[in-house]
Amino acid sequence: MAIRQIITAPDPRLRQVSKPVPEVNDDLRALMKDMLETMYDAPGIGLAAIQIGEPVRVIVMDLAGEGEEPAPRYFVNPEILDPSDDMNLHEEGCLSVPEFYDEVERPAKCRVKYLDFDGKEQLLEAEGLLATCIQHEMDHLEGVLFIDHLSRLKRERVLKKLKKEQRLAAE
Ligand code: GNR
Ligand code: NI
Repeated sequence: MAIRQIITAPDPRLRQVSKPVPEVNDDLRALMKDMLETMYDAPGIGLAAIQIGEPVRVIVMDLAGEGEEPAPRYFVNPEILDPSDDMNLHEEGCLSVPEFYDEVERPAKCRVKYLDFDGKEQLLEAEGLLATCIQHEMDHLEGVLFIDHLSRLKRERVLKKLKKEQRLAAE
Protein backbone atom coordinates (compact mmCIF):
# COMPACT_ATOMS: atom_id res chain seq x y z
CA MET A 1 0.00 0.00 0.00
CA ALA A 2 1.11 3.52 -0.67
CA ILE A 3 0.03 7.09 -0.10
CA ARG A 4 -0.23 8.76 -3.50
CA GLN A 5 -0.11 12.44 -4.39
CA ILE A 6 -3.48 14.17 -4.76
CA ILE A 7 -3.84 16.33 -7.87
CA THR A 8 -5.23 19.83 -7.28
CA ALA A 9 -7.13 22.27 -9.50
CA PRO A 10 -6.64 23.69 -12.06
CA ASP A 11 -4.66 20.61 -13.19
CA PRO A 12 -6.26 19.59 -16.54
CA ARG A 13 -6.11 15.89 -15.58
CA LEU A 14 -9.05 16.53 -13.23
CA ARG A 15 -11.15 17.39 -16.31
CA GLN A 16 -10.77 13.94 -17.90
CA VAL A 17 -13.78 11.65 -18.16
CA SER A 18 -12.79 8.42 -16.38
CA LYS A 19 -13.07 5.06 -18.18
CA PRO A 20 -15.20 2.12 -17.03
CA VAL A 21 -13.28 -0.69 -15.32
CA PRO A 22 -13.37 -3.90 -17.39
CA GLU A 23 -12.77 -6.27 -14.46
CA VAL A 24 -12.34 -6.12 -10.68
CA ASN A 25 -8.99 -7.88 -10.23
CA ASP A 26 -6.05 -7.75 -7.80
CA ASP A 27 -4.45 -4.80 -9.62
CA LEU A 28 -7.65 -2.81 -9.17
CA ARG A 29 -7.94 -3.86 -5.51
CA ALA A 30 -4.35 -2.63 -4.97
CA LEU A 31 -5.33 0.73 -6.50
CA MET A 32 -8.43 0.92 -4.25
CA LYS A 33 -6.28 0.25 -1.16
CA ASP A 34 -3.85 3.00 -2.20
CA MET A 35 -6.81 5.34 -2.68
CA LEU A 36 -8.20 4.54 0.77
CA GLU A 37 -4.81 5.03 2.43
CA THR A 38 -4.35 8.33 0.57
CA MET A 39 -7.85 9.46 1.59
CA TYR A 40 -7.32 8.59 5.29
CA ASP A 41 -3.96 10.37 5.26
CA ALA A 42 -5.34 13.58 3.70
CA PRO A 43 -7.80 13.26 5.56
CA GLY A 44 -11.01 13.13 3.53
CA ILE A 45 -14.27 11.18 3.45
CA GLY A 46 -14.18 10.25 -0.24
CA LEU A 47 -11.74 10.01 -3.15
CA ALA A 48 -12.12 9.38 -6.88
CA ALA A 49 -9.28 7.61 -8.73
CA ILE A 50 -8.69 10.59 -11.03
CA GLN A 51 -7.65 12.61 -7.97
CA ILE A 52 -4.50 10.46 -7.85
CA GLY A 53 -4.15 10.57 -11.63
CA GLU A 54 -5.90 7.29 -12.53
CA PRO A 55 -8.73 7.96 -15.02
CA VAL A 56 -10.86 4.93 -14.08
CA ARG A 57 -14.39 4.83 -12.65
CA VAL A 58 -13.48 3.97 -9.06
CA ILE A 59 -14.44 5.73 -5.82
CA VAL A 60 -13.57 5.02 -2.19
CA MET A 61 -15.36 6.49 0.80
CA ASP A 62 -15.53 6.27 4.59
CA LEU A 63 -18.16 8.30 6.43
CA ALA A 64 -17.42 6.93 9.91
CA GLY A 65 -17.01 9.68 12.47
CA GLU A 66 -13.95 10.22 14.62
CA GLY A 67 -13.60 7.48 17.22
CA GLU A 68 -15.91 5.16 15.26
CA GLU A 69 -14.87 1.91 13.61
CA PRO A 70 -13.52 2.54 10.09
CA ALA A 71 -16.19 1.79 7.46
CA PRO A 72 -14.47 1.76 4.07
CA ARG A 73 -16.69 1.61 0.97
CA TYR A 74 -15.53 0.85 -2.55
CA PHE A 75 -17.53 1.73 -5.68
CA VAL A 76 -16.50 0.42 -9.11
CA ASN A 77 -18.36 1.64 -12.25
CA PRO A 78 -20.99 3.41 -10.10
CA GLU A 79 -24.23 4.66 -11.67
CA ILE A 80 -26.72 7.04 -10.05
CA LEU A 81 -30.34 5.92 -10.35
CA ASP A 82 -33.59 7.69 -9.38
CA PRO A 83 -32.24 11.00 -8.06
CA SER A 84 -34.98 12.55 -5.90
CA ASP A 85 -36.80 15.73 -6.84
CA ASP A 86 -36.26 17.07 -3.34
CA MET A 87 -32.93 18.80 -3.07
CA ASN A 88 -30.49 19.22 -0.22
CA LEU A 89 -28.02 22.02 0.47
CA HIS A 90 -24.78 20.75 1.98
CA GLU A 91 -21.43 22.38 2.60
CA GLU A 92 -18.77 20.67 0.48
CA GLY A 93 -15.02 20.65 0.28
CA CYS A 94 -12.66 18.79 -2.05
CA LEU A 95 -9.15 17.46 -1.58
CA SER A 96 -8.44 18.73 -5.12
CA VAL A 97 -9.64 22.25 -4.19
CA PRO A 98 -7.81 22.68 -0.88
CA GLU A 99 -9.01 25.03 1.84
CA PHE A 100 -12.21 26.13 0.15
CA TYR A 101 -15.73 25.21 1.25
CA ASP A 102 -19.16 26.23 0.01
CA GLU A 103 -22.72 24.99 -0.14
CA VAL A 104 -23.89 22.94 -3.12
CA GLU A 105 -27.46 21.90 -3.90
CA ARG A 106 -27.97 18.31 -5.07
CA PRO A 107 -30.78 15.72 -5.05
CA ALA A 108 -31.35 14.74 -1.41
CA LYS A 109 -31.65 11.01 -2.20
CA CYS A 110 -30.56 8.64 -4.93
CA ARG A 111 -29.75 5.01 -5.55
CA VAL A 112 -26.31 3.81 -6.59
CA LYS A 113 -25.62 0.70 -8.63
CA TYR A 114 -21.99 -0.41 -8.54
CA LEU A 115 -19.52 -3.27 -8.19
CA ASP A 116 -18.00 -3.74 -4.75
CA PHE A 117 -14.42 -4.68 -3.68
CA ASP A 118 -15.09 -8.29 -4.75
CA GLY A 119 -16.65 -7.33 -8.08
CA LYS A 120 -20.16 -8.18 -6.86
CA GLU A 121 -23.06 -6.02 -8.08
CA GLN A 122 -24.66 -3.87 -5.36
CA LEU A 123 -27.58 -1.46 -5.11
CA LEU A 124 -27.47 1.15 -2.36
CA GLU A 125 -30.07 3.68 -1.18
CA ALA A 126 -28.31 6.93 -0.34
CA GLU A 127 -29.44 9.98 1.57
CA GLY A 128 -27.85 12.65 3.74
CA LEU A 129 -24.05 12.89 3.62
CA LEU A 130 -23.79 9.60 1.70
CA ALA A 131 -25.97 10.97 -1.12
CA THR A 132 -24.01 14.24 -1.19
CA CYS A 133 -20.64 12.49 -1.18
CA ILE A 134 -21.48 9.89 -3.83
CA GLN A 135 -22.73 12.64 -6.17
CA HIS A 136 -19.60 14.73 -5.50
CA GLU A 137 -17.44 11.70 -6.39
CA MET A 138 -19.56 10.81 -9.47
CA ASP A 139 -18.89 14.35 -10.70
CA HIS A 140 -15.13 13.67 -10.51
CA LEU A 141 -15.63 10.68 -12.85
CA GLU A 142 -17.09 13.14 -15.39
CA GLY A 143 -14.33 15.72 -14.90
CA VAL A 144 -16.59 17.98 -12.85
CA LEU A 145 -15.57 19.73 -9.59
CA PHE A 146 -17.93 21.01 -6.89
CA ILE A 147 -16.86 24.58 -7.66
CA ASP A 148 -18.47 24.11 -11.11
CA HIS A 149 -21.82 24.23 -9.29
CA LEU A 150 -21.05 27.70 -7.88
CA SER A 151 -21.19 31.08 -9.58
CA ARG A 152 -18.55 31.84 -12.18
CA LEU A 153 -17.23 34.64 -9.98
CA LYS A 154 -16.64 32.32 -7.01
CA ARG A 155 -15.10 29.62 -9.20
CA GLU A 156 -12.67 31.97 -10.96
CA ARG A 157 -11.70 33.50 -7.62
CA VAL A 158 -10.82 30.09 -6.13
CA LEU A 159 -8.95 28.93 -9.22
CA LYS A 160 -6.96 32.16 -9.35
CA LYS A 161 -5.94 31.76 -5.70
CA LEU A 162 -4.91 28.12 -6.25
CA LYS A 163 -2.86 29.07 -9.32
CA LYS A 164 -1.08 31.77 -7.36
CA GLU A 165 -0.32 29.40 -4.47
CA GLN A 166 1.06 26.81 -6.88
CA ARG A 167 3.23 29.43 -8.56
CA LEU A 168 4.64 30.53 -5.21
CA ALA A 169 5.21 26.91 -4.10
CA ALA A 170 7.17 26.21 -7.31
CA GLU A 171 9.63 29.08 -6.72
O1 GNR B 1 -13.32 15.02 2.22
C1 GNR B 1 -14.30 15.43 1.57
N1 GNR B 1 -15.36 15.97 2.22
C2 GNR B 1 -16.55 16.25 1.60
C3 GNR B 1 -17.48 17.03 2.30
C4 GNR B 1 -18.70 17.33 1.74
C5 GNR B 1 -19.02 16.86 0.49
C6 GNR B 1 -18.11 16.10 -0.23
C7 GNR B 1 -16.89 15.79 0.33
S1 GNR B 1 -15.79 14.80 -0.55
C8 GNR B 1 -14.27 15.37 0.10
C9 GNR B 1 -13.11 14.54 -0.45
C10 GNR B 1 -13.03 14.71 -1.94
O2 GNR B 1 -12.52 15.64 -2.48
N2 GNR B 1 -13.57 13.78 -2.67
O3 GNR B 1 -13.55 13.87 -4.01
NI1 NI C 1 -13.56 15.99 -4.45
